[in-house]
Amino acid sequence: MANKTNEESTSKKIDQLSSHYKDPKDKTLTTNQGLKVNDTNNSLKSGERGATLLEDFLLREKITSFDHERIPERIVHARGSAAHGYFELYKSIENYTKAGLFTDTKRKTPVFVRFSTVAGSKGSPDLARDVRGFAVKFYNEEGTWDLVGNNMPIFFIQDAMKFPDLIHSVKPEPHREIPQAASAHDTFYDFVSRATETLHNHIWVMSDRAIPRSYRMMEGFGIHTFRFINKEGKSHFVKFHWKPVLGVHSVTWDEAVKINGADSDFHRRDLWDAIEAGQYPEWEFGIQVVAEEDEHKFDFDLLDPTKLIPEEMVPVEIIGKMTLNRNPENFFAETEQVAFLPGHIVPGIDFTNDPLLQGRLFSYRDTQLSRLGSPNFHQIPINKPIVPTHNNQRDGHMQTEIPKGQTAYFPNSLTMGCPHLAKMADGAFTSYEERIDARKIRSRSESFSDHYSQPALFYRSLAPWEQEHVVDAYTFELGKCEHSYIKERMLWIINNIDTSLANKVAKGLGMEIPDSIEEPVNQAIGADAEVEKFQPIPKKEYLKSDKALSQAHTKFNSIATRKVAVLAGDGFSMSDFKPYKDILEKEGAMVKIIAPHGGTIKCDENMEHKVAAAIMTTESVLFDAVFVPGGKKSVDALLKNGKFSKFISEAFKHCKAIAVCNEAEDLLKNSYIKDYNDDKALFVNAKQPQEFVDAMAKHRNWDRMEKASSIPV
Ligand code: HDD
Repeated sequence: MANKTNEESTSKKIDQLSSHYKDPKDKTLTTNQGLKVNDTNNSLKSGERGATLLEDFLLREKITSFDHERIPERIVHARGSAAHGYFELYKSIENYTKAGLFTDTKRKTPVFVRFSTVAGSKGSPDLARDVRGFAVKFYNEEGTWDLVGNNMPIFFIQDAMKFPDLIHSVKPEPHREIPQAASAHDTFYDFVSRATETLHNHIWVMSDRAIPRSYRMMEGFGIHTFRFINKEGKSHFVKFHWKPVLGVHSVTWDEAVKINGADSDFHRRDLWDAIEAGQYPEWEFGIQVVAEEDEHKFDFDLLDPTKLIPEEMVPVEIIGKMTLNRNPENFFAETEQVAFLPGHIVPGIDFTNDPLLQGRLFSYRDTQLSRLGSPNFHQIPINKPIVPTHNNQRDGHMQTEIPKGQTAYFPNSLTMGCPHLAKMADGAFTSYEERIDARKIRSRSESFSDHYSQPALFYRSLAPWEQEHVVDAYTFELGKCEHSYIKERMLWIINNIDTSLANKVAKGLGMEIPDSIEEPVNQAIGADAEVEKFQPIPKKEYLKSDKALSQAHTKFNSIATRKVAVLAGDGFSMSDFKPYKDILEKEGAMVKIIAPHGGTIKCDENMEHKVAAAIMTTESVLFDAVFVPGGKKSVDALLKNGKFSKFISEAFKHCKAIAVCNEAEDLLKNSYIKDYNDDKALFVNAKQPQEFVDAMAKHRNWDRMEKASSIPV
């Protein structure tokens, strides 16, 4: 059954899926054979206290099904959440590509999008410090296109051959399966400090990008350089971008750690709730296009997936928008069984020789065989294209189609050559005819040897508060490593990226930056390779900074979907509360009353108000801002329970907007918040609630960071 906000069918894909829905409403319980069942509580026994009979087919069917409910979780990106939606094109870009979804502005292309963390298991917490997967399945008239990207514009490694090493180093250590969903351990830094191509993606993971406030507030990137092919067969290089309409925002590390305890489904719940509330997540889609003849004009190689093209060099052209407007009906059937393959493309889009992309083209098909169990995984409803498919592939586990006819080969005459080949004029796909004149060689291009310049560019581009977060993250992660020589290597490497960063991290670790390291820094090379040739070159500064890399330049114009905690008890002042509630709701924020108990409370005008959560069931880290109305009786009740003072102290520590009215100032005085008069996001009896709204829209008051760090909660 469709859920309440999404009763109408919105796309051809949803129409197709609905033919598979099963709704138990008003239905009789049956076996899988349709036999009506009148007892699903007791097994068949020889007497009331006797042994169970082998004959009990009802028991066998129920237990067998249960015993086999689980399938292997994804080897990476096991933890994820997904939603349906659609993509709309603002303007045709037919000069670059002939792909229907990028040329037909009348189309509303159905999409299914899955967000994920990388390292953790299926049940791991959402706020792990990690890359986030951002995988989009476009159901096109020309076949399905999967853009399987991340929320960071680069990847850790340059060649698919290194993927198992990377993942084995970051996953829990194999002897004791510790730690879960965390990179802060020796094996990861042992690897990073010896495979220096990882450094760029690694510094992004040390930044706030790795702890997003919401899936709805992260960017997405296709990462690799792809090709666009137009009607004339001309190719352009292209990188793909998703820009969230709500801007890019993150939580602090202290919050992340606490959110994982308070609500480990924080991102999953946030995505679900926003869609159910009709506050549909949106991203604009952008492209960076580079002409073929400009391929070699950059200081880095376009085929190297550890490099981004700075937006200052090639601006992102916004061409469309994606909206997610419908939650899945069933997590397993859709979110778990969806299979994304970078090899799923449509005419107008093609691959490049990026060696990471090339390896991915094999891996994703292969992994579905162990995860979904059969080459027929494309027949699972969520994976099924919206257009008919015909070929001579046959049989296999869980075949659900019934191919008709005598032939399953080509060419044939018995079925008139059908299914017949498509002509280019009918929209057939053909690979771009790239000219290649090369030796077959197992090696790495020297143009991939710059491992320091872009991490340095990233760090230089961050605001001071973002840089502090990066320092803290390195210090935390390395602080969790047990082997000093691994930390020393890392300090030496970080020093090659940025000396001030290395000095701060060294101070936090209580260590010195070594003058040199013994073994070559990059060891991800062949045994007979010339070692010097493959060491990272000294960093270059081809661009001072790039605004797009910093969250300080994102959007700060809306409080839509932000959660505001209103701390209140019986007798709270309605005249304080009402103007705040009105403006917050008008601006699209969610106002939630947190009270000493559940149920309802009464304001000083004797009206009942629904309590969203009793204080014992919630935490300040689950909210974006706090408002406390006055009213002596109410504030006295809040003062009696120390958790309210903790709540507000913690919100202050995390640099959130806070507003209090009248007697509620006592709660501030009773908390760890001192010297708050000059704080630009803390308001005592604000003249206009609008000031509070504006401070919330800025996401956080980072100027408070240093003062807030002394707060002991
Ligand atoms: Fe991957 C899943 C993203 C490199 C092998 N990857 C997976 C998912 C995302 C990415 C978002 C989850 C898809 C879903 O929600 O089902 N992976 C990336 C990006 C990469 C990347 C952006 C580099 C630019 N991946 C990569 C390499 C390999 C893999 C180099 C192997 C050589 N990735 C896999 C996989 C997964 C996967 C093992 C696990 C589950 C799946 O494919 O379907 O095959």
